[in-house]
Amino acid sequence: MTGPAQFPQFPSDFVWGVATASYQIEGAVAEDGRGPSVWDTFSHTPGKTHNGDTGDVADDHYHRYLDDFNLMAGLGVGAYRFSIAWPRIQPTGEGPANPLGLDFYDRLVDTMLARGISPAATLYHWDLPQALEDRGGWMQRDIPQRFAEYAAVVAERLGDRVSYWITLNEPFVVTAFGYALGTHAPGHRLLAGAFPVAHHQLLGHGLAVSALKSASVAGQIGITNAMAPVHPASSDRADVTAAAVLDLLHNQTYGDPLFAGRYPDELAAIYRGADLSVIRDGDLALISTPLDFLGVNFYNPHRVQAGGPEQLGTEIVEYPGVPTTAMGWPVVPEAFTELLTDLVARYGPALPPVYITENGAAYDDRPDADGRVQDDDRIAYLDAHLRAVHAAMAAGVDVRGYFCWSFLDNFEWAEGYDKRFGLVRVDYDTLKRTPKASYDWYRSVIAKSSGGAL
Ligand code: IFM
Repeated sequence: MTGPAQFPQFPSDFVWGVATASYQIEGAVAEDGRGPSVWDTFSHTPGKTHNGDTGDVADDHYHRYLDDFNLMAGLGVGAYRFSIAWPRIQPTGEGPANPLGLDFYDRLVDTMLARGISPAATLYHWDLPQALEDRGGWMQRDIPQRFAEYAAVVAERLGDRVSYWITLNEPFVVTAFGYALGTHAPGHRLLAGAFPVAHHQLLGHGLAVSALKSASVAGQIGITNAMAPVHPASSDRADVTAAAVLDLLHNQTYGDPLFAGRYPDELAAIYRGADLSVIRDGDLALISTPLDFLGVNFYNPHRVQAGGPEQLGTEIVEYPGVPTTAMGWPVVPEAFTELLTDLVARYGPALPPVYITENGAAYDDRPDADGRVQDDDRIAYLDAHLRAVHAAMAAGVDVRGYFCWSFLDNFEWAEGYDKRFGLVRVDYDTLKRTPKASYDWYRSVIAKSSGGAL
């Protein structure tokens, strides 16, 4: 493995960060007036998460945030991507703000600022208030309006101090796993019929952008998409078509409305039976309001062949001879460069500057007697992926920053606490935090790789 000394130089204003999300780390689900979210309901439903794990306690960041920010400051990061739990701010998803919820994020923001860390706030990282899901959740057209009202409430309180606003995290994952396949909250199996969820999230994004602008927030405004190149398993026509279908479902359904102001032409053919009348006049103009940045989350590409159990006719298969992480995800760093350069090729000047808002890996960490983890596999993953980002920048892609997922081990959704992504180990019995070797490695990278020219 190459040490940080040989690591490529990134521009002096490149933003180095770490990322987390509210339900995955906070705990304190019934404190200070927080209402239930779909993830509380889902994780408490038997059989939905690994081992029946829930976010009830998680990393207890709600109470331990001071220690966590001290540890974060030790990394030398310039920014922290966290998310705001909508049900802490509006316990039923609408109506007046819960002052104690706003107070918590106010404290977080001031605590990070006092340590020289710029806040990057995600407004929606999947913890929809349960009361809104009871009314149909993202399938309903009034939820985008509720989301914009919530954005306005948060902007009023934090708009003077947040540097980066991210409206939504990974709308593809919410549509696919939350409403199409049912493996995430709220657990619906609508298959292609879940298309309105995609559209309503995008509409909510557009309305929230407008709310943030009306509130004259000081920070930049963007969205975070989960993105992945899709490779056909062979040159057979059926496999090539299968790859095009997944590319449309995963990438283009979300990128094209934002940066081309339209949905892909093949939309109706692929979301067969879905209600496309949810796309109304004026929606796409709102959705394509120019952004200050695009947040890209990348973990792995997909290799697909025709077939599969679901109605869409695509099946994800292995990359032969390629190692995988503990999630079973293939490690293909060069696909990261491909993804970023393809984005420029597809959207041209309409593509705003990019921040990598998530990238990282779960591995089966083996702690020593002190709980320390020599996680060389995670270091190798991060090393290779940062080099891939650098290669994309050298090829002309305007990447402004990189947020490692994740700062802490945390609640990995349906996988519960079984999968660990953190630079810092959390012992879930004692909640003790112990930096892993990857924490020290990332600190050296940040210290030694900033300040150069590309
Ligand atoms: O933990 C998640 C995160 O919440 C969203 N992006 C992917 C991560 C790893 O699965």
